[in-house]
Amino acid sequence: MAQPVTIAALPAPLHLDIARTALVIIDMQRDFLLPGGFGETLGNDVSRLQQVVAPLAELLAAARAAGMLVIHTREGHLPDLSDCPPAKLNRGTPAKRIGDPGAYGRILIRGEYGHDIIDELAPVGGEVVIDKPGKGAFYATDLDTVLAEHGVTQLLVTGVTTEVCVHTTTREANDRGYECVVVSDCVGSYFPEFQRVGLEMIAAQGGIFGWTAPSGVLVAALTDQPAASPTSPVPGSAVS
Ligand code: C5J
Repeated sequence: MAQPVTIAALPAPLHLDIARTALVIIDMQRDFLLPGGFGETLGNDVSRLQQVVAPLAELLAAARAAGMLVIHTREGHLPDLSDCPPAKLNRGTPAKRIGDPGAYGRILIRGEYGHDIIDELAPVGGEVVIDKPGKGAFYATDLDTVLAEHGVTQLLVTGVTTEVCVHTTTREANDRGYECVVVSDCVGSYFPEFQRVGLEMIAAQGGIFGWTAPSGVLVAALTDQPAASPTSPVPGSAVS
């Protein structure tokens, strides 16, 4: 049984009940991270998001070893775009829009190669994958129900991008009563200034909607845990 720990975090140390904590990995999808993908067609430097992969892979390995519930999200839409509001589809003047053919299949369309999670962080059996049409992982998904079913009250929030889907999800989670630790080197932005300010905003005003901590603190906390029994089931719904 995982033991509670107190971790060093901003704005203050946090008591983390590891048995009631989930690792949430937001939108680590090829369309956002790979050269030639949607993110790059919007004019972004995707290498900034690539920096997240190594520390996040280490945190994911520690979470798996500790038997923690792992939840992956993917932003994307049905092939007929019926779940993509025109206000999102027609936003801005990108060279390519959601649903257009891209280097990795139709952009941000479920089932396409580019919509899926990068190989380094691919879900394994027993981990939950939440497909979300919006920026927040709670909007139009069953994430809240899944977390309640597993008795989760605290979240380690990771993924991309810091100021968009990570922020939106963290704010949604905070409003629903979850305590969120945004893992500072496991979230990424195309914009260095947004990364810095995005993290500061979370912990400001006494932790207005969460805490921040580097992955080293969390890996250490998880590694000190008794190893999960190989025969015990991994909590979480099956990967679909
Ligand atoms: C964006 C996301 N940036 N996952 N999506 O459109 O942050």
